[in-house]
Amino acid sequence: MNIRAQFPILDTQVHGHPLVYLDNAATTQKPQRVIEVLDGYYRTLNSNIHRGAHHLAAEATERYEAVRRQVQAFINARHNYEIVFTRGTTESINLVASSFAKRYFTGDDEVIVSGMEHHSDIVPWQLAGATLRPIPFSDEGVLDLEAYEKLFTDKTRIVAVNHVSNTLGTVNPVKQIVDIAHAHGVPVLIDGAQAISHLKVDVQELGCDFYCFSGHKMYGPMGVGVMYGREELLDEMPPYQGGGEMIETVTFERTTYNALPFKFEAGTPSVGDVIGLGEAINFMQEVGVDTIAAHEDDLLRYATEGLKEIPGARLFGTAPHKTSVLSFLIGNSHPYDVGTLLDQLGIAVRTGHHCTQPIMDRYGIPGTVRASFAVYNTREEVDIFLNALKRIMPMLI
Ligand code: 7TS
Repeated sequence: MNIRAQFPILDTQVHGHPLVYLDNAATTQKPQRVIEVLDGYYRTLNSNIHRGAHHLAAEATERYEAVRRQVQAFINARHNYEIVFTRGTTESINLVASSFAKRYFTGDDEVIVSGMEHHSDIVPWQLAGATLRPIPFSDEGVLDLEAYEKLFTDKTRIVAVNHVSNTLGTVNPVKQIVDIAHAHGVPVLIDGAQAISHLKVDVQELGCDFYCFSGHKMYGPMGVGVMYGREELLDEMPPYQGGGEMIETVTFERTTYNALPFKFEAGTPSVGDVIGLGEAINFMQEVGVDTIAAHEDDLLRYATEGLKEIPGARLFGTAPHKTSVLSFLIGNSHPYDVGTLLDQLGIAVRTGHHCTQPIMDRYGIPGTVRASFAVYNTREEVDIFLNALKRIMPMLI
């Protein structure tokens, strides 16, 4: 199977060079089959779901609900109604933080996060009124689990950590983190935004209470994401938004709510994008998540070795268990300058704090340059990237 040929955007030229797309942690590109499903949806199926008596509405509803079952199987959730469609990881975490806080916060509440969280797993908890207790991490980017254990108090309401760090690439020991939290009687939310396209995720095996991810980081469309939540908790939690679809009965005096998952899906969802996400999962399963992981690990190792040979290169995130992300600085050059010079050569990387300012503070740096890999990247592209770095070196020092 020629994987690259399935991604039309990879034929793009940038500043007269073939595109080398190494910004996959920000968003992955989409295979032709996902683009065709989106196109086909708007050509032949577009309709609002769940409430129409007509053919298109019934068909669109069936396709939408079929993806819910597909996601359930993909992450091995116990029930299809534990899968809630959202706009993405950010909305998923905001939903949980807002609703969980209404149900379980008492006014003096702590949330344990990791020191390497994306802002979208920090700010929603602050908005909910929590005091954050961050788990420290080593210079290599490994969480200190002994320190973690000591963070629990009688005010700890939930632990919220990422499965994979978008800045350091660390694969965190989330099963262990869950086991420790549960031993304290505390539930766990996992931000899976960076894990879902690289690792096999089994929410029952992990034992987590919530698992959140975005379609656009797993070869699917923007505008759709998933919030998995355990039935027992979701049943207890109040709706996040009010509107159509999430109700059972409405009067001016009192409203009763719909069953799961509809209680959490107010308004018209992005139906076409959900159906596109289903096709992205088909793509990932046909290639094989293990195959994807093995290929990306090879690229990461190859790029890491190559980068170490570049004078003045400093790597951030050298944990033994990593995936797909290479964050670095060259000498004292500003990351943005490196990114701009690489762009002139057709190479797309991301620069800055990657929405993880606490990580930058931890290392005392303004940001990093980040190359991140997907299944369609090649060793040849890594060579182009490394050679480009060597070429721009004289302009940086
Ligand atoms: N959590 C993690 C770990 C992320 O990497 C991201 C996005 C999010 C949450 C938010 O996901 P969204 O789809 O709702 O935006 N990370 C990045 C990134 O690293 N560069 O651009 C977006």
